[in-house]
Amino acid sequence: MNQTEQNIILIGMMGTGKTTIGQILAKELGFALVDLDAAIVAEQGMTIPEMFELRGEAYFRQAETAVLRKVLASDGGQVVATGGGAVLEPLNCEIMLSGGIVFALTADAETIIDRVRGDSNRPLLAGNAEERIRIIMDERKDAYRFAHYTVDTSRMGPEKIASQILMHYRV
Ligand code: SKM
Repeated sequence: MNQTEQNIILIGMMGTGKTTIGQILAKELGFALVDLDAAIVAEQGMTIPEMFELRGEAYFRQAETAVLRKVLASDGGQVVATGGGAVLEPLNCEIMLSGGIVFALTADAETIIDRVRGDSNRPLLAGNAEERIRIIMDERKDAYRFAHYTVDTSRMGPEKIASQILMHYRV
Protein backbone atom coordinates (compact mmCIF):
# COMPACT_ATOMS: atom_id res chain seq x y z
CA MET A 1 0.00 0.00 0.00
CA ASN A 2 1.17 3.50 -0.80
CA GLN A 3 1.21 5.33 2.53
CA THR A 4 2.67 8.62 1.41
CA GLU A 5 -0.13 9.59 -0.98
CA GLN A 6 -3.17 11.56 0.19
CA ASN A 7 -6.32 9.53 0.76
CA ILE A 8 -9.23 9.97 -1.61
CA ILE A 9 -12.54 10.18 0.26
CA LEU A 10 -15.81 9.76 -1.63
CA ILE A 11 -19.02 11.17 -0.21
CA GLY A 12 -22.51 11.39 -1.67
CA MET A 13 -26.05 10.06 -1.53
CA MET A 14 -26.65 6.35 -1.94
CA GLY A 15 -26.71 5.55 -5.65
CA THR A 16 -24.14 8.12 -6.71
CA GLY A 17 -21.62 5.36 -7.44
CA LYS A 18 -19.15 5.74 -4.57
CA THR A 19 -18.29 2.04 -4.36
CA THR A 20 -18.01 1.49 -8.12
CA ILE A 21 -15.93 4.62 -8.65
CA GLY A 22 -13.86 3.77 -5.57
CA GLN A 23 -12.98 0.38 -7.08
CA ILE A 24 -11.79 1.97 -10.32
CA LEU A 25 -9.75 4.64 -8.52
CA ALA A 26 -8.14 2.14 -6.15
CA LYS A 27 -7.13 -0.09 -9.05
CA GLU A 28 -5.79 2.81 -11.10
CA LEU A 29 -3.72 4.25 -8.23
CA GLY A 30 -2.73 0.97 -6.60
CA PHE A 31 -4.47 2.15 -3.41
CA ALA A 32 -6.39 0.08 -0.87
CA LEU A 33 -10.15 0.46 -1.14
CA VAL A 34 -12.05 0.87 2.13
CA ASP A 35 -15.82 0.66 1.83
CA LEU A 36 -16.96 2.18 5.09
CA ASP A 37 -20.32 0.38 5.19
CA ALA A 38 -18.56 -2.96 4.61
CA ALA A 39 -15.99 -2.13 7.32
CA ILE A 40 -18.79 -1.38 9.80
CA VAL A 41 -20.58 -4.62 8.90
CA ALA A 42 -17.34 -6.59 9.36
CA GLU A 43 -16.64 -4.97 12.70
CA GLN A 44 -20.17 -5.32 14.07
CA GLY A 45 -20.83 -8.81 12.69
CA MET A 46 -24.28 -7.91 11.38
CA THR A 47 -25.79 -6.36 8.28
CA ILE A 48 -26.78 -2.70 8.15
CA PRO A 49 -30.54 -3.50 8.13
CA GLU A 50 -29.97 -5.73 11.19
CA MET A 51 -28.02 -2.96 12.93
CA PHE A 52 -30.80 -0.42 12.31
CA GLU A 53 -33.45 -2.87 13.47
CA LEU A 54 -31.73 -4.33 16.53
CA ARG A 55 -29.66 -1.36 17.74
CA GLY A 56 -31.17 1.68 16.02
CA GLU A 57 -29.77 4.31 13.67
CA ALA A 58 -27.95 6.22 16.43
CA TYR A 59 -25.91 3.11 17.23
CA PHE A 60 -25.03 2.70 13.55
CA ARG A 61 -23.96 6.35 13.36
CA GLN A 62 -21.63 5.93 16.36
CA ALA A 63 -20.08 2.86 14.78
CA GLU A 64 -19.70 4.82 11.53
CA THR A 65 -17.77 7.63 13.25
CA ALA A 66 -15.53 5.17 15.08
CA VAL A 67 -14.64 3.26 11.91
CA LEU A 68 -14.11 6.45 9.89
CA ARG A 69 -11.78 7.81 12.54
CA LYS A 70 -9.81 4.57 12.66
CA VAL A 71 -9.49 4.26 8.89
CA LEU A 72 -8.32 7.83 8.39
CA ALA A 73 -6.01 7.84 11.39
CA SER A 74 -3.79 5.14 9.97
CA ASP A 75 -2.58 5.29 6.40
CA GLY A 76 -2.49 7.40 3.29
CA GLY A 77 -2.88 5.71 -0.06
CA GLN A 78 -6.48 4.66 0.50
CA VAL A 79 -9.68 5.27 -1.38
CA VAL A 80 -12.45 5.52 1.21
CA ALA A 81 -16.03 5.13 -0.03
CA THR A 82 -18.25 6.44 2.77
CA GLY A 83 -21.89 5.67 3.53
CA GLY A 84 -24.47 8.12 2.23
CA GLY A 85 -25.21 9.53 5.69
CA ALA A 86 -21.63 9.79 6.96
CA VAL A 87 -21.77 13.55 6.37
CA LEU A 88 -24.63 14.04 8.83
CA GLU A 89 -22.29 14.17 11.80
CA PRO A 90 -20.21 17.39 11.67
CA LEU A 91 -17.31 15.65 13.42
CA ASN A 92 -17.15 13.16 10.53
CA CYS A 93 -16.81 16.04 8.05
CA GLU A 94 -13.87 17.42 10.04
CA ILE A 95 -12.24 13.98 10.16
CA MET A 96 -12.67 13.67 6.39
CA LEU A 97 -11.37 17.13 5.55
CA SER A 98 -8.23 16.55 7.54
CA GLY A 99 -7.86 12.95 6.36
CA GLY A 100 -7.59 13.42 2.62
CA ILE A 101 -9.10 14.99 -0.48
CA VAL A 102 -12.88 14.84 -0.32
CA PHE A 103 -14.87 14.29 -3.52
CA ALA A 104 -18.67 14.63 -3.50
CA LEU A 105 -20.51 12.55 -6.08
CA THR A 106 -23.94 13.90 -6.98
CA ALA A 107 -26.75 12.69 -9.21
CA ASP A 108 -30.30 13.79 -9.93
CA ALA A 109 -33.19 12.10 -8.12
CA GLU A 110 -34.31 10.05 -11.16
CA THR A 111 -30.82 8.62 -11.65
CA ILE A 112 -30.52 7.71 -7.98
CA ILE A 113 -33.97 6.11 -7.92
CA ASP A 114 -33.02 4.06 -10.96
CA ARG A 115 -29.72 2.94 -9.45
CA VAL A 116 -31.01 1.86 -6.03
CA ARG A 117 -34.25 0.24 -7.22
CA GLY A 118 -34.77 -3.13 -5.53
CA ASP A 119 -31.78 -2.83 -3.18
CA SER A 120 -32.95 -4.34 0.09
CA ASN A 121 -29.75 -3.44 1.94
CA ARG A 122 -30.83 0.18 2.53
CA PRO A 123 -33.03 0.48 5.60
CA LEU A 124 -33.65 4.21 5.12
CA LEU A 125 -35.47 3.44 1.86
CA ALA A 126 -37.96 1.00 3.39
CA GLY A 127 -41.53 1.67 2.22
CA ASN A 128 -41.83 3.94 -0.80
CA ALA A 129 -38.17 4.14 -1.88
CA GLU A 130 -38.78 6.82 -4.48
CA GLU A 131 -40.50 9.10 -2.01
CA ARG A 132 -37.87 8.40 0.64
CA ILE A 133 -35.05 9.33 -1.77
CA ARG A 134 -36.67 12.66 -2.61
CA ILE A 135 -37.15 13.44 1.09
CA ILE A 136 -33.59 12.44 2.03
CA MET A 137 -32.14 14.41 -0.90
CA ASP A 138 -34.03 17.46 0.25
CA GLU A 139 -32.91 17.01 3.86
CA ARG A 140 -29.29 16.63 2.75
CA LYS A 141 -29.15 19.18 -0.05
CA ASP A 142 -26.36 21.13 1.65
CA ALA A 143 -24.70 18.28 3.51
CA TYR A 144 -22.23 17.29 0.79
CA ARG A 145 -21.07 20.80 -0.02
CA PHE A 146 -18.03 20.77 2.25
CA ALA A 147 -16.16 18.57 -0.24
CA HIS A 148 -13.04 19.85 -1.96
CA TYR A 149 -14.53 18.87 -5.34
CA THR A 150 -17.99 17.89 -6.60
CA VAL A 151 -18.63 15.66 -9.61
CA ASP A 152 -22.10 15.12 -11.10
CA THR A 153 -22.38 11.44 -12.04
CA SER A 154 -25.84 11.54 -13.65
CA ARG A 155 -24.76 11.47 -17.27
CA MET A 156 -21.28 10.00 -17.17
CA GLY A 157 -20.00 6.44 -17.11
CA PRO A 158 -17.86 5.23 -14.18
CA GLU A 159 -14.55 5.38 -16.08
CA LYS A 160 -15.12 9.00 -17.10
CA ILE A 161 -16.13 9.98 -13.55
CA ALA A 162 -13.00 8.29 -12.18
CA SER A 163 -10.79 10.10 -14.71
CA GLN A 164 -12.29 13.47 -13.69
CA ILE A 165 -11.51 12.71 -10.06
CA LEU A 166 -7.97 11.66 -10.94
CA MET A 167 -7.48 14.87 -12.89
CA HIS A 168 -8.27 16.93 -9.76
CA TYR A 169 -6.34 14.59 -7.50
CA ARG A 170 -3.17 14.75 -9.56
CA VAL A 171 -3.05 18.57 -9.80
O1 SKM B 1 -24.49 3.80 5.35
C1 SKM B 1 -25.56 3.14 4.72
C2 SKM B 1 -26.79 3.27 5.58
O2 SKM B 1 -27.80 2.48 4.96
C3 SKM B 1 -27.25 4.72 5.72
C4 SKM B 1 -27.10 5.51 4.48
C5 SKM B 1 -27.64 6.88 4.45
O3 SKM B 1 -27.93 7.43 5.52
O4 SKM B 1 -27.77 7.46 3.35
C6 SKM B 1 -26.45 5.04 3.37
C7 SKM B 1 -25.80 3.72 3.33
O5 SKM B 1 -24.57 3.82 2.63
